[in-house]
Amino acid sequence: ASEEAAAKANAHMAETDAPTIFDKIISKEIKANIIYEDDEALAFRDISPQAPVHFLVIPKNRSGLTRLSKATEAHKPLLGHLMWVAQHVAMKENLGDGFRVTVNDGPNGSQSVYHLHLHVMGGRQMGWPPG
Ligand code: IU
Repeated sequence: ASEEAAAKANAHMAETDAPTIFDKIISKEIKANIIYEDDEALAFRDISPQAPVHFLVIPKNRSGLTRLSKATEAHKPLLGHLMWVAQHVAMKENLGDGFRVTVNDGPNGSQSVYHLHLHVMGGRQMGWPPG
């Protein structure tokens, strides 16, 4: 029974650690509407926008960050940089009146792509609480 549990755990890890479509966006194998790029991060418009402006900020090297809850001390500079990029691009997108930054983590967070990403949404009044 414990073997079965271990196999299940491994299957889950294999699934969530696999490359995602974001890797193909980073390598430009798949075209995305990229609005910012530097050595560590990429920002591109979400294919299914939930606000007039909706873009994602992702690390180019996922470095184990399938989801925010995998973060270690070593990830702190990268996490800080992603937050900086979020506001930098938000300002370029004329979101000076405000915007929302969201990270969905895991099943309860409704995460669907297991490559860490910040959602940045704006251009309308955002509601609270979110769904
Ligand atoms: P989530 O936080 O993992 O649920 O968000 C994944 C987002 O990635 C979601 O908003 C999708 O619309 C978006 N997305 C995309 O922009 N391009 C793609 O090719 C795929 C998903 I797949």
